[in-house]
Amino acid sequence: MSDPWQECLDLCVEVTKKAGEMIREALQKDIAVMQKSSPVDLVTETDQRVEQLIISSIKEKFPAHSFIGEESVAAGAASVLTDDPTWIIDPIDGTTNFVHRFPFVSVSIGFTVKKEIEFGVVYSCIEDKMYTARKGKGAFCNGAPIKVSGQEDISRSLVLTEMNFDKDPARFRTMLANVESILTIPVHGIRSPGSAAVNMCLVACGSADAYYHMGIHCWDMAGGAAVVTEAGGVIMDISGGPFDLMSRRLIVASSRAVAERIAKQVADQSPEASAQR
Ligand code: LIP
Repeated sequence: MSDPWQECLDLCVEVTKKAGEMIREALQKDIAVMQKSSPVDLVTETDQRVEQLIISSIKEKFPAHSFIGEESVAAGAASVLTDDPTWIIDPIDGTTNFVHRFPFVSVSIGFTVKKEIEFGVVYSCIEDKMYTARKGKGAFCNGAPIKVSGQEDISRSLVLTEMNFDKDPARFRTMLANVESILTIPVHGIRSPGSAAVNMCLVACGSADAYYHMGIHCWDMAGGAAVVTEAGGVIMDISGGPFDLMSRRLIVASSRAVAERIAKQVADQSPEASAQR
């Protein structure tokens, strides 16, 4: 039987390439920076233009599909995942990196049907690395198959996470305590590339062994989640339970043993957890 979503995946790769070109061109010019929810939550005109390009190109071919886009949500659109075929879009994942010309900047798109991720595309556009994954068909970087390291021992692992300012003091302290808790296992080290989607792809191709993050959104996670899962990685909730795309937190790892160890080691610092306290 032919793949009902292959046409969508092909279009996704094509549009993502164009988006990447737009980002690279924008890097040659002055970048005007605006703030969103806080002084460290940044957005640029390029984020908005790239999202418009992606959504309008897809709508032309698939007008009945749904969209969740980072900048559309910032402008007031709902961020609700339904059973519809849905494109989950981060036009620039790593906006702070983009602003500083720090070279991990990606376009990330995940596509869901009945709330299940069918495929993901992450284009790390400064490195010119196009990661693609179709459910059940493996993960690729620039067309070559990729797989996770398979590392089972946390003490031999390189772990990725992101450290951001948080105006909630308790959450900020939990974030720092989590870093200390992981470092003192000890692990080989912690790195922070600055783009959630790139972080997942780094685990997917075996350059890092695990990644955990709390407080991010479905558009930061959808594309990379497909890539790392199809590369043989494990994805789970911070609690050790099943991954939920709308939960704003995740652990991905090269093996279940490493993922579960991280789940045991860290406390939940996501906004959802503090809202429940
Ligand atoms: C970013 C993530 C990054 C995280 C930032 C932000 P954006 O996404 O990719 O890892 O540290 O807080 O969520 O906002 O650049 O799409």
